[in-house]
Amino acid sequence: MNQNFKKFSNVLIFSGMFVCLTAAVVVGLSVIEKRKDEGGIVNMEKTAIIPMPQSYKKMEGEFILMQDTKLIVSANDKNIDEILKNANYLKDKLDIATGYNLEIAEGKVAEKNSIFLKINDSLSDLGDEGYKISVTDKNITIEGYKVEGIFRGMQTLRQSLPPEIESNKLVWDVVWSIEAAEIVDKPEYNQRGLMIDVARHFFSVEDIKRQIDIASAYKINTLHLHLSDDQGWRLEIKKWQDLTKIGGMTEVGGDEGGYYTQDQFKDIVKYANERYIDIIPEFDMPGHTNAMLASYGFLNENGEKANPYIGTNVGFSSLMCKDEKTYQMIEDIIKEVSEISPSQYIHIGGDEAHSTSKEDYEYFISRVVKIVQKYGKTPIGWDPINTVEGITDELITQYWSNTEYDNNKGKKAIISKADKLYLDMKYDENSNYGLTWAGYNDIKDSYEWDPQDYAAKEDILGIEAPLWTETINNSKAMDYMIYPRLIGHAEVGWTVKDKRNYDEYEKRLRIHGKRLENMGVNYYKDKLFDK
Ligand code: TNX
Repeated sequence: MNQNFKKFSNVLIFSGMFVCLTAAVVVGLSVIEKRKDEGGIVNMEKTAIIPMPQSYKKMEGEFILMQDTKLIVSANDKNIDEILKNANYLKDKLDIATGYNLEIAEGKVAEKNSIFLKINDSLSDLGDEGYKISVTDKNITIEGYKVEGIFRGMQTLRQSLPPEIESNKLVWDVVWSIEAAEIVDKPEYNQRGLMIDVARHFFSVEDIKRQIDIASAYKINTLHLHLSDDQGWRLEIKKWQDLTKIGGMTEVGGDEGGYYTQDQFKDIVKYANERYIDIIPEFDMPGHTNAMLASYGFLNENGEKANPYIGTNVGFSSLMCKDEKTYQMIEDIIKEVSEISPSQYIHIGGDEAHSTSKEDYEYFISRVVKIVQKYGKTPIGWDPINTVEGITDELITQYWSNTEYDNNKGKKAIISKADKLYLDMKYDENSNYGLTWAGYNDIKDSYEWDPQDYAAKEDILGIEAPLWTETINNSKAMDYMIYPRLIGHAEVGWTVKDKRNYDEYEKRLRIHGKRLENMGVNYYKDKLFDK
């Protein structure tokens, strides 16, 4: 070959390589640029995820969920059975509206046209609930350090599909597309809870399961059941059957009431745990105890059973705090509950004990804290329980009133301030149900607050929104009070403060109106949903 031609072709090859390399670097840099965490408010145009993930990066393209998309669980993972269960849960959620019958398979890699579920041991920084999702036009991978993280990630995936995915019947005219994205997410606070008062009005196992399922879509991870109050005792205690046979037979307004057998309670716990929701049982003491006092005469000063109570006043009842019979019964109750409840926590109430002297209250709480600890559980109580002398960090305080957090003395706190988080307050003057003593709590109030307004970050275990049920006696009313307000609290508890902005949230929430509609939730249709 001619020397000059050789030189010429070498120059051509080198400059070609140079051009290619430069192009590769430019493309590479722009991908890196795209993947960089934007920080601050994320602008979601089409996909509206609540709670807002820690990092959401939209990429080019979309994944289309098809009839033959496979759910693949990583075959190497030691928790394969648990992941398989979750794959079945996801399949159940996706099959109804799509009409597909998605195949579940074990595999080692994310194949083309698959949703791949995988434990990733290197994701320990994301904690038990964190997850990573990668959506490309070829496949989707959901990874977590724990299966719990994969479950939370699956909720994000559901919300990345069109709202019709939540329909309980087949939807023909929708393309099941998901925007390509890279999502990395983990919660800001460990506990994000809902409380339901089943004592003032009783709610069936089915009603409670339904609420668990809806709340889990918003990454709520605890359900606190207020199981006793003046108006009713709602959990079977085998040693003291009259608690339910007598104390369970009433409710506010005089209707029949009801209670959960221990098997029914276990069934609720199992259903909740499958959705990575912890059930926290509460027995409110030493006030709010008329249902107990009505069940057994020996708990009363005069030895006679109290009359059942169907009104809504508070603060008139008290256990006898210096009587050993009281503690024997409490110990039996705590023992039975700790045997059927896997939660680390037992809530002992402690609020509004207006008929208990301060001395009795302090003695009582100190004794009951020890009983709860004896059965291996951590007690939680409503403020002012934190003011009891001599109790330090062994008791978690749930702040609802104006009790000063300064008294906390190392105790962990759950934030439930009534003027922000109470789901039994009316939205506004037009609300059909609810109370007003803490003011109105509208959708904005349920979003524009921060746990650190009330306690130091390191002391905050989490947040909880309580639904007291003096004025709520059916599932539709319950939906109306809980939604959409719980969704705001769910985001406050999950998402870091600098990624929260009400105006931007309102836009996402509007899209969730359609989701709630399709889920059959009777949410409060504020005018923001009309736009
Ligand atoms: C206060 S919050 C209560 C409940 C009532 C509620 C009504 C708390 C610990 N005690 O007994 O149901 O207000 O909003």
